[in-house]
Amino acid sequence: MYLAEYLSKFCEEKDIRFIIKNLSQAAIKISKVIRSVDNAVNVNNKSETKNIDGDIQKPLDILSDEILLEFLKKSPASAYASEEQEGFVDFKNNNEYIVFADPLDGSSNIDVNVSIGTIFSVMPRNDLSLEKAFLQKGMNQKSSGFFVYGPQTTLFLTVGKGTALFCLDEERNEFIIVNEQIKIPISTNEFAINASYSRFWDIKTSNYIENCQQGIDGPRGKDFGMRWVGSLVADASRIFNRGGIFLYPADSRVKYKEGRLRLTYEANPIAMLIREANGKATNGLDDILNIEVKSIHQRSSLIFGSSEEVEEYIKSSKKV
Ligand code: AHM
Ligand code: MG
Repeated sequence: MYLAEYLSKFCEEKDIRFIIKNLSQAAIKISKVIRSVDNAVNVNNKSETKNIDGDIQKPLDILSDEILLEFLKKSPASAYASEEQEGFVDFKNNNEYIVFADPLDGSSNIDVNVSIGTIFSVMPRNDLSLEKAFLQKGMNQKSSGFFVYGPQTTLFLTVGKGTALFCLDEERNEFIIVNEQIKIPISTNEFAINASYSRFWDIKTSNYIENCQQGIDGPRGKDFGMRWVGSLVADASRIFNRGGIFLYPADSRVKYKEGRLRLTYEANPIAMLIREANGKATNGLDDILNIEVKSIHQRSSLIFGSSEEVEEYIKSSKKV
């Protein structure tokens, strides 16, 4: 089954179908740019380079933002907010849906040929001014997803009827379904955290990780493995496929007192996909989808994955 067929089956709203199809076209274009020899030459030659048409090459995150904008303008969306734009772009129409995106997630991996991706969220305006529409809680999202530019180009998508996984069929330039209903295993023995920040962690995170590290001899009574790709999309991809827990908690670094990841275009879209796949996503206190949004670029703690493990994290401040 191809993406278009999946959408006709599971998504009643024509405008959302249109927006997702256009986002997938944008992602195919981004994926081709990333794979191009031009790009390989550009990232290995830090001086300014020109592409085949003689244009100056732009950093890939800026280029990805422009590609998304180009395709969204051709779709029934009324505005777009992204990591690369300070405010939102108003398309000056009365369409119902607005779109959030992290055009190219995994900044530290962009130049080193490690998986990166595009995260998006589709939200209704609900008769609100655009300023207010962009500050709705994640629970109002109608659809969310992310593309991964890795060994394969994949798409994790929800339109509120479960989470599905697609893979790009390079011959046909279309996404084909790989798994119609992803269900994240409830329990796991794999955690993902950047452990180099351990001295900045709060007691909850320190206790939880300490207990995992004690393995079979500790309170958890089982051994754990650790993974940290450093691209949210790649770490999330692994968790959707085989379970696990991802943790990027707030810590005592001044810049990250509220966490590092962004609520509207990173945590919320991932949290909707997680909910639809039977997992759990929290900031340690509240469900991510229930967090009040005060600004488009607001940061948040983000802990998500196998439900039993996320529950264990939530309880961990009490367990020493
Ligand atoms: P980005 O949107 O600028 O790429 O930042 C988000 C990325 C995530 O993909 C990843 O989980 C995290 O930052 C890695 O952070 P760190 O380098 O602190 O481990
Ligand atoms: Mg990001």
